[in-house]
Amino acid sequence: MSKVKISKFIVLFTICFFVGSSVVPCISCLNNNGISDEIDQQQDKYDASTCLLGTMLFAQSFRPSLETLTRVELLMNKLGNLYGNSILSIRESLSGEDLTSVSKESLEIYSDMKWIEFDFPDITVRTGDIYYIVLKPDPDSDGGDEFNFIGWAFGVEDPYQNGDPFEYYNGLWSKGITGHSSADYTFKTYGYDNEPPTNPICTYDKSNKEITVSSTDLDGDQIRYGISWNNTQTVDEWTTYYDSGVAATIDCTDKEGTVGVIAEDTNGAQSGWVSVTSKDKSMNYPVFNSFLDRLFYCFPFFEKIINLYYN
Ligand SMILES: [Ca+2]
Ligand SMILES: [Ca+2]
Ligand SMILES: [Ca+2]
Repeated sequence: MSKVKISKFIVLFTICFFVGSSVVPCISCLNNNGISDEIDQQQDKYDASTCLLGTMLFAQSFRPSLETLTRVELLMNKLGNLYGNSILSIRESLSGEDLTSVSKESLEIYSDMKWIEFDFPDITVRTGDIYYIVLKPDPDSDGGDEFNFIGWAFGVEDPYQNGDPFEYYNGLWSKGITGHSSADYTFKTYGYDNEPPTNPICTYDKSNKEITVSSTDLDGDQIRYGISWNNTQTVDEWTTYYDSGVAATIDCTDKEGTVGVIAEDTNGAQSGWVSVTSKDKSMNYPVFNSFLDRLFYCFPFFEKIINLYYN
């Protein structure tokens, strides 16, 4: 498709579809791990739509407030018949690498404006930083034409204050939507805040010179365990990652005295430190520790009081 033709389409097909068509929100609120997520950022004002054609890309920037980004919904429709996929990715910069992406078959986009879900592999984001939703046509598709294209809704008069729309055309990104100097695409992002793993429960097997540790992550993240051999709360050695709730064993051969153990999930969130004695007089009482872990989880205030007393 020639650039002149594409340009013509940009002007021709910034077509207004006024509110009134059926808009059906996505009902599902579970992420890839079956964990509930919630709406984070959204712009649901719908005044008109633009079309995804040829080699053009469209983007909308946003600032997440939740640590894990799970999925995005866009208000979209389809005109005519179109084959191939629409590809949605999340980027830290417009021309940077995709942090995560997912494609959606054109068959799953309808002639009526509907919220279309793009459920990509979850990623960890820095809250308050700028990220970009980038929407592009399948490079293997025919790119559509004036009778066959994907539409992405937008609202005029800057309805979303924490971001802006962008267009990629002729090798360059430019801010705004053609013909609309102050607008934002119609979108919702979903996410959740990451929870750290629970304090590890440790049992010391004196005969095998092993400590067995386990912890649980409410988000279902994998967990690794850090060991401080002289219990100074500085990690000397990490285990590999284990599934949440699966016990790991730590070899204590030639080790003496009290060691510290901490659990960390794949997002870097850490539990509190737990002390374990690796000599004859074990200071670890699994049942009591388990009781304390549950108590601290329900009433974090008690942990602060006890830490104040002992430190
Ligand atoms: Ca996801
Ligand atoms: Ca804006
Ligand atoms: Ca977690």
